[in-house]
Formats: sequence, C-alpha cells, structure tokens
Amino acid sequence: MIDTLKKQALEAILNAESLEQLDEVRVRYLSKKGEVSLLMGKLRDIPQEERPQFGALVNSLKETIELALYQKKQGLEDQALWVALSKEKIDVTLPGYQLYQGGVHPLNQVIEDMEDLFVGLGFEVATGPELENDHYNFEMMNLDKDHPARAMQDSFYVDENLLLRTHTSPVQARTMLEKQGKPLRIICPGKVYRRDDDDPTHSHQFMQIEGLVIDESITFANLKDSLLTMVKHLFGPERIIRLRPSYFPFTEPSVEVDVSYQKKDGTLGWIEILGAGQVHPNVLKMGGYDPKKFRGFAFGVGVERITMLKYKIDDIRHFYTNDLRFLNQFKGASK
Ligand code: 2U9
Repeated sequence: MIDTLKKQALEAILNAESLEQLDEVRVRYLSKKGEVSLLMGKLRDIPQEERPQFGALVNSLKETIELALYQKKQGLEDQALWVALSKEKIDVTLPGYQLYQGGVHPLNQVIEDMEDLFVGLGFEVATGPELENDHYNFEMMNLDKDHPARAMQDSFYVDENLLLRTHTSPVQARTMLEKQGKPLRIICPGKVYRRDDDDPTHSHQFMQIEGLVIDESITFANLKDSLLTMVKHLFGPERIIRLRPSYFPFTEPSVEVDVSYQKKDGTLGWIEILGAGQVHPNVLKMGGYDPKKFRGFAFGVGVERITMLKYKIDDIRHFYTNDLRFLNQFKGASK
C-alpha cells in the first residue's frame, strides 16, 4: 500500500507541468487531509507491535515525497526563468544616457597651441608664483620704487612687499637667476592681475604669454622672425606684421607689433597685438648676464586679446562667466 502510494505520488510529481500543478500534488499527498495523513491515521488499525515500523515507513514516504517536490519545484522555477529570459529582449541600439562632456577652455586652447609652437622652436615652458614680491615683479624689471611706469601697472598689494603679479616677467627674472648666465629660451604663460575697471576690453585678471631669449648673438631680426612665425601660426600664413617704436622699462629699443588684416574694401589694415623689444642691459645685469657679451629679446602678449581677435569675440568677460552657450562653441576646436 505504501509502495503504491509512493509510486503514484512520484509519478504525479514527475508529470506536473507547472508550479500550480505541482502544488496540487503537494496538497493531495501532504496536506492535513492528504493521502499521507490518512495513511498515518491507519496506525490505530494495526497491531501494536507493528506500529513503530509502520510509522517509520510512512515518515520515510513523506520525506521522499517532500524531496521529490522540492527538486521538481527547483526544475520548474529554472525552466520558468529560462523561458522568461529567452523571451526578454534588450534593444542594444537604443541610445544610452547622454553624459555631459566638457572641453578645453578657449584661453587654454590658445595657450596650449602657443606652447606646442614654441616648444617646437626650442623654447622651454616656465611657470612661477602668482603672488610675487616687489623685487621680482618690479625691481628686476628695471622699475624702481619711484618709476612712473609702475603706475601703468596699477597693482593689488597684499602687504608692502607682496602683490599679485602684474605680468609674468618675474617668472623670467627667476629663470634667468636659475640659469646662472647660461643661454635660455623660455615662454611663460599665466594669470596676471592689474587694478582696472572691468569692461568689454579690460579685466582686472587676465592671461599673458611672455617670451624671453638670451644668447650671445641675438639680434632684432631673430625677434622679428619669431613674432612673424607666431602670428602666421595663430592667424594664418597670409598675415604679416608691422613694428612701431614704443617704450617699456624692461626693453630697449621697444616696439609695438601690429598684425595685418584685409579690410572690407580690400585694403590692408593693422591691429596691435603685442609688445616686444631687446632686453634692457640693466635687466640682463640684474639677471646675472653680462650685457657686453649677451643680447636678449622679449615679448609679451595678452592671451584674451589674441583669442578675441582669432575668434571675433566682442567681450572679454565671456571668458570668465562660464556660460555654456559661449564655451560649447569651442568644444573640439583645439588641435
Ligand atoms: C624680461 C625682460 C623683458 C616682456 C615684454 C611687453 C613688451 C609687452 C604687454 C603685451 C600686452 C603686456 O599683456 S599685455 O598688457 N607686454 O608689451 N612685454 S616686452 O619683456 C620682458 C620680460 C622679461 C626678463
């Protein structure tokens, strides 16, 4: 009787095709009023001495059915999962989430482009502190305490001696001392600060690139050639430059440099873009170079100014206000 029941139960479990059908089998055999409980109820009808053996057999039957149910349940669940997964489709062609990707700031693009050019010409890139002392910012640039040109570079002083550098020239002064009289070729890009009322063409903080070359046989022709190379690289091979006499305390002679452009009527126009000159003998001397033996040339250019000219930007403040409508126009513009 027990064997027949076992056979029937195992067959029913084997034939169950769904979790629902399997549960029906469980109820039929293992619930309170199920076949196994009924069998247990027959315990009273059999002789006392046979009861333990009968009880053990029914318990073993129950365990066998439980195990078979458990295994079948696992099988059916795996099968259901497999069916669900094989029906489920992921459309790999759907676009993913759009991640915002920033870009290099237009001023940094121009700086990086200039660095590439000048490194290719044999220059090193030098940087230095933005908080400078009076000595490097002014004294070593041939601007002593009562020099009227100090007023041209109205400054932000932190105390009597410390100020936010008004140009990157102190980096050049420091490099001259480091090089201990050896020839040098450097460009110095960086932020500079001058007291100014901000408007479309002025900012109290802006960026400069200054260049300095010192060697034994440097001439003005070397300066002119370097500047022409720079201007053609920046604005195009059709451009030419024009030098006009000027004055800076750290260079003698000094020039202002204009770049050519074609006016609407086809004639040639000129726009001032930078200042330059032959390094003043006093500056050479203070930097540890003998002016009888060494010559140098130097130039300084406002990065905002050339970037504005290159990309026809009408207000310097666009560079600092982080408006993505402005900045996004320069994404991917760098080489
Ligand atoms: C050393 C010697 C000489 C750097 C120079 C200029 C001319 C110049 C201006 C351009 C626009 C500043 O950003 S701006 O306002 N600069 O005209 N700068 S010569 O001369 C040096 C620098 C360092 C040791």
